Amino acid sequence: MATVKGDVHDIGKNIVGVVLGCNGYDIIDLGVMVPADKILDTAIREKVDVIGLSGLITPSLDEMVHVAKEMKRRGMTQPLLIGGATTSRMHTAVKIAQQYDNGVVYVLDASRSVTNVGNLLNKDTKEQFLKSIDEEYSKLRDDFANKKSAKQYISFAEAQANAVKIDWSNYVPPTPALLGTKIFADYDLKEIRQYIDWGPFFIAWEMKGKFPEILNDAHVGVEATKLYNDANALLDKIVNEKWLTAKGVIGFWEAVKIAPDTVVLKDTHGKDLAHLESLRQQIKKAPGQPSFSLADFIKPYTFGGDNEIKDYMGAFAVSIHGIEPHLQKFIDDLDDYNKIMLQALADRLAEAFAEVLHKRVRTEFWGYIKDENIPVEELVKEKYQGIRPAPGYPACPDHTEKYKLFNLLGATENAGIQLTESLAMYPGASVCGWYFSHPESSYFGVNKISDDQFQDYVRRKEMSVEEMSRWLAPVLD
Ligand code: B12
Repeated sequence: MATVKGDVHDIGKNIVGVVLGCNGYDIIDLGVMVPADKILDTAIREKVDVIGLSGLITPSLDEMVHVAKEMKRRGMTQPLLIGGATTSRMHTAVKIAQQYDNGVVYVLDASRSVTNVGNLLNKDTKEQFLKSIDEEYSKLRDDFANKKSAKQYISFAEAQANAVKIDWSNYVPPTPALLGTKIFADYDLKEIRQYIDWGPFFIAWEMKGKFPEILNDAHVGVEATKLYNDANALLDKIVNEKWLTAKGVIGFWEAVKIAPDTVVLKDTHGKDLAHLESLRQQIKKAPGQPSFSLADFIKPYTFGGDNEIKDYMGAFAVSIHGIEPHLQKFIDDLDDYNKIMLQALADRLAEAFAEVLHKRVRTEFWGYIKDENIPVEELVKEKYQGIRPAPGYPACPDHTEKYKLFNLLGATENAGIQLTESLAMYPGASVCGWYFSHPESSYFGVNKISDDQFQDYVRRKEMSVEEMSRWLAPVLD
């Protein structure tokens, strides 16, 4: 098993490895960012029975297609399992399965990996199992082809005309208390810890239910409480013995909207720092529903006169460093439980770091809500003013805007975060995104776009059609 080239997250794959291991299978785990050749050379050398690929972000989907093609080219015979947060049955059926003839199977979660592998390794069931998968995927491909033609789009020009209507006439954009960047070289983990959203922590352990109710749940309450106590005991160690370091950087700039979907960020001398490009919803909506684009939340700029009031935007990148030696120790001790626990906690700390910084941005660094009084448990419901969409998330699905974000913040120098060729961030427990302050700014999903917007976007991004189609594949119809 391996997380494919360019992708860094392996917590899901580790869980699958443990579950399969507990069921008597030998697992060779190649870790993260593994090139296709290494995966396939190892598979041949070690005479493995099944190959498993994992991926967290959408660019990894292409890499999985590449691995499948390579398997065919090399004349391999082992079945290929596909898993990870960004993968889907539909993508596996439409894009991967057709590249390789000896079995490609999408696996939703760790619990299903056991029956799937069991079916594939049993001579009596393998053929019938793969035949049923084949039938299922071929039906999915038909559904996909039909759905495609059923989507109704409005033209890009209509979508732009249907932007979010905000009354800017009486709106004065708040000026950030801080312009330029601010670095947090070693943020207090004790403070970050208080902002942990425990919901996703239990999801990572495949326990369904709301926190804190899950601790008293009739079915999983006892296990959930044990997990929660173990997590807090490990967190005590992490904090007291300074196992991990939280590094982050935030920044604020003047934001000049020069076109419906283009915002130019400038420094205090008026120098252009970046042209940010947004994608806009284009699927036909019910009357009165706007076609959202993140650029809609920035005040349109008119040169000269009283209208020359500037708007602002911000960005952040945060990361939890130093996990490696501690993980290695758990690996050497064959302690899978704590290895996964540590990874899950580092992810929680990264997200909590983003949360606490966002709160301080609202009340202090941008300071547009000085007297915000929302209890920590309520912050996860996002009831505060302003948003922090992350490149890759549904409102801004183009991962390549991360290059600009990284340049603006100096995220590599200032927060120690590296971007891989697939634009994943290393260390894995990292989050980055944009800040918008307008009271009407909200999260949405761009969903699919049509060719007129795509062509316009390619022009604005100054990238080739080939390259842009690769990065935007998930939103192209
Ligand atoms: C928690 C989370 C995070 C955490 C930790 C991620 C993690 N642990 O992997 C943090 C906060 C760090 C994070 C960051 C980011 N995230 Co995030 N994140 C999530 C979230 C909410 C849950 C993922 C998760 O941890 N699930 C629990 C684990 C255990 O499950 P899993 O990894 O899916 O694995 C299970 C199965 O998939 C399967 N499986 C996995 N691998 C394999 C392999 C094999 C062989 C098999 C058989 C099965 C299998 O079994 C596993 C166990 O059941 C998802 C949304 C979602 N609901 O999935 C978004 C999501 C994965 N993130 C996303 C994005 C975009 C990002 C960021 C790029 C955002 C940003 N700009 O900062 C960064 C990237 C981080 C990086 N290092 O580059 C997108 C990815 C899609 C995309 N558009 O690219 C998602 C899907 C959200 C979305 N809807 O857009 N994220």
